[in-house]
Amino acid sequence: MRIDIFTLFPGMFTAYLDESILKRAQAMGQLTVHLHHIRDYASGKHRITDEPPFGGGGGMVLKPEPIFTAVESLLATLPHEGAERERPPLILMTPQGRPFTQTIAQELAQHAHLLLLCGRYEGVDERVRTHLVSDEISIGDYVLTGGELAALVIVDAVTRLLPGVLGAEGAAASDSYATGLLEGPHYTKPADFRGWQVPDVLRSGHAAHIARWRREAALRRTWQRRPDLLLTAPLTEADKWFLRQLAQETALSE
Ligand code: 6GU
Repeated sequence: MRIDIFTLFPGMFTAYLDESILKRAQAMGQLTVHLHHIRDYASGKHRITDEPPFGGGGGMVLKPEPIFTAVESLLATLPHEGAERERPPLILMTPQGRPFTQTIAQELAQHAHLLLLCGRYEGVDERVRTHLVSDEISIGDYVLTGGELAALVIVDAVTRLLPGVLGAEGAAASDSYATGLLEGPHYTKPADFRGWQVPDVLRSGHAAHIARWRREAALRRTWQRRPDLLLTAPLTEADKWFLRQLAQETALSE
């Protein structure tokens, strides 16, 4: 996967991209990130990238020209062999975008190439949205000073879905949200820490019992913290039976 990021602050990305899984994915050749400084595409001695909004009001708006120039210069470098090669999506990071989810991460991971455009200040000139951008994504209902952290969130969530990037095979498949449920508790050594014990079943070596215990722990945690997820999670008959039991126990203890 190739990801091109358009930003006024390319320096914000390097520390995160140069560590851990994202570093390894790049070393493996599974991820290539190109950072483009929008200011490099602004014209004039002062390379101005933002202006006050027409009609007045506070704040600054990112001008269309530098953004169009930056994106179009990149698109011009890409091979365009007929209609086969799709134009990569250009995603604007904005709190007005569609809310980012694991399903969208999976959808984006299917593309060979993504372009991410980071908004700043009060926003981006509307003509960028209407005539350049193909998608808009928000990472949640709160306001950030710019789209850079949101772009890193997308790079991270998508990269760990690429083939071979996570060490343990299937580690992404059992994730919270991939199963539609929250994960249950995890334990490691020591088996006794300050008198707090690891559940016996996890030390029993009995694979089927461990799997059932983990499934029920995930169901219980989801029931307690995110009951909304149970409406859409794929559930077996055994899961439903367990949840009915949980519901009865809860009703009795109230
Ligand atoms: Cl994508 N950008 C900004 N500025 N704030 C956000 C966001 C994006 N997603 C949530 N809040």
